[in-house]
Amino acid sequence: MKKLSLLLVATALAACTAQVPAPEPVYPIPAEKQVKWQQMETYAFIHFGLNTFNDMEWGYGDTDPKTFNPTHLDAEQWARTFVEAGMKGVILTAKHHDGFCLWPSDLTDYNISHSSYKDGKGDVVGELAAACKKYGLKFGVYLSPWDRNRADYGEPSYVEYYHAQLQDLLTRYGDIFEVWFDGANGGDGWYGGANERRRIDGKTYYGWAETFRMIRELQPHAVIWNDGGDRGDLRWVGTEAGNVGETNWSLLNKVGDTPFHMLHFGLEDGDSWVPGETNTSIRPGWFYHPTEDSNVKSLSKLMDTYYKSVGRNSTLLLNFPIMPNGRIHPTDSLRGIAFNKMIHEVFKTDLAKKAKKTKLLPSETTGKWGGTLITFKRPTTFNRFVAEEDIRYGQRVKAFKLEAEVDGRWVSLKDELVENGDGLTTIGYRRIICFPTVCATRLRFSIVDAKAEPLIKRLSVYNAPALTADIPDSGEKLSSSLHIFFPNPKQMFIDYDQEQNITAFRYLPPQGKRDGVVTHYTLWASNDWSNWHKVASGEFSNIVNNPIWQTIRFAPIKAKILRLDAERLAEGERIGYDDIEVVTE
Ligand code: FUL
Repeated sequence: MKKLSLLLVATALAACTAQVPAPEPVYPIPAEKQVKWQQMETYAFIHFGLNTFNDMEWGYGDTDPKTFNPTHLDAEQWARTFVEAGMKGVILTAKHHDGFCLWPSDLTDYNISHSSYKDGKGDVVGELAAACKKYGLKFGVYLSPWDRNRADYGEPSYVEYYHAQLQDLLTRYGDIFEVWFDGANGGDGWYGGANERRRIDGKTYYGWAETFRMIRELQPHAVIWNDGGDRGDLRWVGTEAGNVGETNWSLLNKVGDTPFHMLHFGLEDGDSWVPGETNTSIRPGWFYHPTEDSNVKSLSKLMDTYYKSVGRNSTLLLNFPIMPNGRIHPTDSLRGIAFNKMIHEVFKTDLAKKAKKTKLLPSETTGKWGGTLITFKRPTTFNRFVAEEDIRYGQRVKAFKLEAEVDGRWVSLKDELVENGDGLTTIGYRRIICFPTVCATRLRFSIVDAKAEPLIKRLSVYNAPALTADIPDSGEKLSSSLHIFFPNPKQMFIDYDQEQNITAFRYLPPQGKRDGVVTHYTLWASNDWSNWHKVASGEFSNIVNNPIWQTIRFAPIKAKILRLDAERLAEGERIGYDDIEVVTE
């Protein structure tokens, strides 16, 4: 009897499930771990290493490991800050381009056990992994494939070393949620004393297929970052400025190159699920520089970044540089926490919750897929709209429309953060539309175009408090007061009438293009146009991906003329700049 009733219940349940069949997926669809990763939304990045102690962005590979000496390192301080800043996980630079390992690796001497930290007994990777466990954060690692320390970089033996390093990292520290590489591959370096430039083919040299196989075996739940070569589980968005395209498909093709527009906007008809991850730093640089203490991103800038990343179907990987004492700077911590509070403040009350939502047929909307009418109980003031698709079944919406009924008139809304068009295209995991505040009685959401029946799982409306905008840029260039001229396309002169006591030269590269960006320079000074004194020479590290102000500092010199020789340009034949500053005493 008991058996029979159990059977009846089971049959009834089966019938129930059969009545609500899962929607047909639109291929490609994400793997479960990609959905879980996207749900993390914001997570932290940490840049810490020898660069921190030597005021550099890209160490050359020959810096003395003894200079790594954080006296008050507390990985739990980092973890607590991240929890309060709403970060769901952390990715640490276990090894940056200089090759220095933040864990006591047996595979190279260029590691933390040869540093001054804890008399060589420290392990920053292990300490952070433990802190993450304690505070419920997910933990990920960044292992730079480019290694400016290794003598055999460029040889097959280096690739074996790299794989062994990765294996070591993936087996020592428990669960890893993401494995991060980077696109900077090859170039100048110390390379065991060779001090030369080495070129490799980033697509083939590192043996990505084998690397990925190993990650899948050792950390099956980890997602893999990549920006070219073999496709991983997620992609770089083509810029470090903190934004992805307003149209953002979580798709790419499995094979072929991925130029900027594919990284930035995804590929509508791509055959693989490769969603975007927006990485940016809370300061201009990735590593800590005391001169940037007053340049921590403002709350409005961070909110803008949030809308242009999480609000555009991407995750946000936000970098917090660590100071030489081993702590996060208080300004950065407080800004991170304020950022999280502001996100909660903005999305506290969903005004659509108490409103009436009515399905609209295609004939009742401007689009061919119907939509939803949100009718408020009374005129309601709002300036944010949020839509989400159920991405487990693929990304479907190609374009939509948003109209508010204001004083009996339908007004079209557009995303105020986009430069061209109305910005109402893809939705994906989440799309947040920001527009000037309206007071409306109804809001009409129509789907104009879609790959298949749209599966919208959330439509929300909010009223964000006004934020004080950043001080607007007056547009005035610092260089406008300088007498600059070019005797040839790769040489820039700055001429003063009188001798100056000069302490630094600053260069802001052209924004938004590679053409004319100086990557390697020599700076000369003179008083008479014929005797030239070499002031400095070197590289502007990471200037292409992160085109921020570059500063060359030196002991004060007295000179009437400065000369910048562009030894190498990222592209093109002519020096380009957005601004120049000469710092005098
Ligand atoms: C880039 C690197 O070259 C930068 O130094 C930094 O680590 C950034 C996150 O990735 O490709």
